[in-house]
Formats: sequence, C-alpha cells, structure tokens
Amino acid sequence: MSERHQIYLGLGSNLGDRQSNILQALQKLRDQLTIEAVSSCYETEPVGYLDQPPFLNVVCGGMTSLAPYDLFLFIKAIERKMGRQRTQRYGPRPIDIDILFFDDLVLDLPDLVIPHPRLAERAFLLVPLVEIAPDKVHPILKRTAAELLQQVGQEGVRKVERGLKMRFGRDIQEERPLIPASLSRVGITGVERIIRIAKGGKDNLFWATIDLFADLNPRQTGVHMSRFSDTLDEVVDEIVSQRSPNIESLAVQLAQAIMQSQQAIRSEVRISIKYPMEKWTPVSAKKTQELYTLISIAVCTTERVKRVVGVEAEGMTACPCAQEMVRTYSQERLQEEGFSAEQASKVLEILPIATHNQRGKGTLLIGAEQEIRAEDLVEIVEASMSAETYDLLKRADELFVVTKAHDNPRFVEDVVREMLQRVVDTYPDLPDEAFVLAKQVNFEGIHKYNALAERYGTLAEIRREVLTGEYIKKHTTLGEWLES
Ligand code: PH2
Ligand code: MG
Ligand code: MG
Repeated sequence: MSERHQIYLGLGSNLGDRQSNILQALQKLRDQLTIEAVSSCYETEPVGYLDQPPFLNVVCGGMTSLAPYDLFLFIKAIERKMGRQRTQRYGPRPIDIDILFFDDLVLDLPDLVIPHPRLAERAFLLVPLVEIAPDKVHPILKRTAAELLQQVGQEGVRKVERGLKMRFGRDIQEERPLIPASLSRVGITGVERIIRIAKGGKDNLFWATIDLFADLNPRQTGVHMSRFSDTLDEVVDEIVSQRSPNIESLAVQLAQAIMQSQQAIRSEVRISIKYPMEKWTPVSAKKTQELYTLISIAVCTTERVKRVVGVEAEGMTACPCAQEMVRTYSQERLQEEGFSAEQASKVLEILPIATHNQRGKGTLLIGAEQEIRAEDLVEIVEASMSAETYDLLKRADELFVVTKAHDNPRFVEDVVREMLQRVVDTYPDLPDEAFVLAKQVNFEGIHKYNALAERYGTLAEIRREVLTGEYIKKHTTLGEWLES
C-alpha cells in the first residue's frame, strides 16, 4: 500500500442548502479519504468579507494516500463539481474545502500553503478542530489546537444543535447495547468485486463474491459496516497493485485488516469466484472452457490465522442400486427368451446396464498452510464421480461420458469416500493438523429431492481410517478447526 497521511480539512458553506452541501462534500471526499472523525456543525459569522450570509463550518480528520498537491487538486475538483464559481476572495460559496494539516508537513507554494495560513486566527476552524483533535500540534507554531483556540476565543461560532452531528457525527455503533451480549459474527455478505488474480504467470480479472465478519464485544452496539467496505477496498487495491495474488492471500489480508479496523478478537472472510479451466473433450479433443467455483476462507484471531482453500465442481453419477436391479431383471428376461444362464451373464458383461443418473456437485475444502492448487482439487472432485461432464460434447464424447458413468456407478457416499482416498494419496506431505471437508450433493434423477453425503475431519482422523479401516469417531468440524 502506498503511504497513508493523516490530514485535517476545514469545510465551509454559506450558499444553498448548507448542510447538504457539507454532507455531499464529505461523501465525495470519501473517494480518496478514509474519514475518521467529523466535528459537529457550527454556524459562524462571516470573517473577512462581512456582507454575506453566515457560514456552516465543519472540520474532518482522516487518512489519504494522495500526495499533498494531488489532494489539493482533488479538493478543487470537488468544489468545482459542486458549483463553486471563481468569485471574490473570501466571498460566498456553496462549498469551500481547505487543507488545515497534512501530517506535519510545512509547504509554501503559490496556490497551496500548508498548514492553513490563517488557521490560528480563525475560530470557525479552531472550534471544530479542537472538538476532534485538541492535541494536534501546529508544526510551525508548535502549539496544540486547543492552545491556539484559547488565544482567539470562540466568538461568532455557535454549535448547531441537532445539526449534521446528529446525522453522521455521533457514533451510535460505539455506544453500549441495552443487552450486553457479545455476538459471534457480524458483517456483510454478498459483496461483489472484480479482483485480480495471477494465474499461469499472467493477471486475470475475476468476479468475486465476498463475505466479511467480525465478532462484537458486549459493550459495543454495532460494527462499522462502512469501514468494512473501506477495508475491503484498501486491501483489494493493495493486492491488485501487487499483481501476484491468489484468493487465499486476499482472504487472509482482508481478515487481518478487519481485525485492525474493528478492533475485533476474531474476523472471518469468505471469498468465492468462478474459475475457468481449459479442458479437452475426452474423444474429439475439442477445447472447452469449464467453470468451477473456487472458495477461500480465512479466520483471524489475535493469536493466529487459519485458511481454507476449496473448489466446487459438477459432474455426473450413475446409481449402483438401480443398475443392480436392472442387471438382475435383464438376466431373467434373457433366460426367459431362451438364453442359457452363462450366455445371459456374458451378454450383460458386454452391454452397458441402464440406471438412473444425475448431475452432482462435489465440494472439497482443504485447510492447510501449504499451497494447494485449485486445479488438483478440481481433478480429485471430478474423478470421484461416475464421470466428469462438459459444456461442449460431440457425439463421440457423449458416448464416452455415458459409458464411463455406467462403468463407474456411484452413490453420494462413494463419491465422498473416493475424494477422501484421493486426498490421502495426493497429499502425503500435508501435516496431520490439516483439515479436509468432502461433500457431494446429487440432484437425483428419479426423485424430487437431493442426496447428500459429507465427511469432515483433520487429515489425521481421515488418514487413519482410510489407511487402517479403524473407526475414528471424532470428526473435527470446519468450525472447530477454524477456531483451534
Ligand atoms: N471562509 C472564508 C472567509 N470567511 N467565514 C466563516 N465564518 N467561515 C468560513 O468558512 C469562511 C469565512 C474563506 O474561505
Ligand atoms: Mg477557506
Ligand atoms: Mg479554500
């Protein structure tokens, strides 16, 4: 991230709807500023040129990555967009935004002087400034804002009760709730962003759906929802600028940033994207693009970060049970027609046996510090079903997929167990503490309901069963693993 600067701005308006001018200006400033504090609104006697309407003045403090002169140009553009004309100096205006401080910078350019050159004389700036930053030291005068205000006094400056402050200043979120219960997760879900992921050595843009959560302590009413999106923007921007990210690191960075911005003791981020992979159809070798869902979860506590990577992939299954019934029935029918038992068995060994089949969706999640390739997970999920499916299928491919599925009949349970076996075989180097979740949902072809099977646990639990057959009753859940 580029360097962040602490800035204070004075806002004034004495034309039009002054309050909404100030609100609108604050809103526009948020494009480049993280506004951290806004003073109450003050009605002030005009200073300098006296024959003009009274002003409303506000001071805000915040952070920006802009350089001083870029901030100045950004502010001038806002003033212009909000209808500010070039009129007389100190005259009436719908909005005036002045840079009061920029870190402890001292700058003297023909059109930009920092700190604000008349700050020390102006009660209409000092009163609101003291409200939000009484101890801010003037880098030239070496006095705090509060000390400077003492020298000028508060004359001509009157707080507007129930004014802007009511609308945005009072931080209800920080107040104590009536019922002092802490909350496990509070956040925003379904945040959509285009993110940049490095894939195969080059950058790719992905449409991501992101859920973000923090815990909430019993003394605080609410989380800072808008800060959630500030944080998201910041971290997404940072990652985009690094140009070498993956969604796991994005999730981790977001979770860490939420810890900071929310003063949380736990944060959680879930990201999912649609991920294209180039495939070739199995017989005609046509190139096709297949889409998979890539998932990442990061949970951050004050002690550690845990992360999970996973995929969702579709495929098809053929039902072994129905196939067995059809086989028995066919054997009987052939014998009724005069074939011997041996001949009938031989025929049934050659012919594909009908059964009902369905699309299924497999999910495989791995929790580990080691890098896990999404492509490998997709392969495991697809190989665990009766057959993979394709968007594009020529007739020869269709025959291949259908016969493959009927040669590999599988229940949902079989699919999950296949995934477990393949995970154990594919990742002999993953530590015992790694986490695995394998799940299969079949959209049944002959029922109106879906069938589901799932297994979760640490790799230790799963390895032991798969390799020894010993029944391990402890199945560590995703939740337990993320918290451990
Ligand atoms: N701004 C000026 C000139 N005079 N007087 C008040 N009370 N408030 C202002 O913001 C103000 C002013 C020039 O920017
Ligand atoms: Mg001014
Ligand atoms: Mg100005």
